[in-house]
Amino acid sequence: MAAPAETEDQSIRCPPHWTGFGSRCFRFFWRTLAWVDAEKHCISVGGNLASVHNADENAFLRDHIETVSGARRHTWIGGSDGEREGQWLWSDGTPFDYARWSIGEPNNYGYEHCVEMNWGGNYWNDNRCYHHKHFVCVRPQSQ
Ligand SMILES: [Ca+2]
Ligand SMILES: [Ca+2]
Repeated sequence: MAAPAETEDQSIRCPPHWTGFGSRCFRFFWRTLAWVDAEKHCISVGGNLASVHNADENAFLRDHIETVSGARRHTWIGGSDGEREGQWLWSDGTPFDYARWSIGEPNNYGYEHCVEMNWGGNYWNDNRCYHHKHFVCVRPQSQ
């Protein structure tokens, strides 16, 4: 059965290996990198680490990661408070207008400045940026 036209249209405007959701394209990477190297890799493929702006986007990424990797794996997204403790920013420059912290997070335990999703199933945790994790990038859809 053919996918709805709207879905097809969205995927067409994303490059190969990227999946459209809303007005943006996302891509999960199986390889694991430190947060800053993950961000640099996203930049090298035309994006940034993913920002997440509402519960629907978070649920989409949770499901997408599970679909392509077989589990809700701990995955870097673009949030960081490395510039000033407790001041969270997205690496793509968009407003930090949504968060889905796990209970007791972010706790900066041992200086944690980078955000992973799928912590405790479906929540976020701040973790140490040098840990190597899977990551998900975002880029605008082609015009
Ligand atoms: Ca921190
Ligand atoms: Ca933490």
